[in-house]
Amino acid sequence: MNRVLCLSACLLLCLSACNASSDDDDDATAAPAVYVPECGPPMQGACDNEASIVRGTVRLGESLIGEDPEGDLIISLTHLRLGGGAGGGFFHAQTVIEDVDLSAGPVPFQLDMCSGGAMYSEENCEYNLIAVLDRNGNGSGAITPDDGEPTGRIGDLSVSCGGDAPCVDLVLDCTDGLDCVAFEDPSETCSCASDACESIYAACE
Ligand SMILES: [Ca+2]
Repeated sequence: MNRVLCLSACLLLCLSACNASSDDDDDATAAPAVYVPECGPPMQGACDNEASIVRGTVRLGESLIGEDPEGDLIISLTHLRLGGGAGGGFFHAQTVIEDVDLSAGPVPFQLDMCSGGAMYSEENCEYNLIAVLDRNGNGSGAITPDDGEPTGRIGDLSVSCGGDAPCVDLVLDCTDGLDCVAFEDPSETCSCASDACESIYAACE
């Protein structure tokens, strides 16, 4: 009888352990995969320096899945420390990808910082990288998200003359128009980095 009890107890312990292991496996399987953008080789830029090319993909955030995914994708670089935060920052460069459908997956892009003149972060500090899904054709040449247009902003992008070309995941997760890109102008001025680049202008001190 004791042997039977022992066998039963051991069997229960084993089943319990096996079930625990199975739950752990399920948890691991259920964990959401982290999205990592894939970027191709940097294109030729105006500065002949691959580091000036900002690469990445644009996608709809979870909260905007189901929104109209079609429009022109307008991707802009603006300066973080040259004023104009209420309007998304001082404009620097832009690229437009017409007629995208974000329901088909992330859309790749490349943008040449030097197309707006060489202003590396060593002398001009951070950039904002802003993407707007423009649905009414009024978005190019400025930062003009209309209410309801999916918009995303990365507010701490470094474009260094000595680094690799950035490769970023730009997520459209806001539909509040200009509020999506507005920021408070930093009170600190831009400090010059010790490594100098060939910038056409230096806002740093
Ligand atoms: Ca628009």
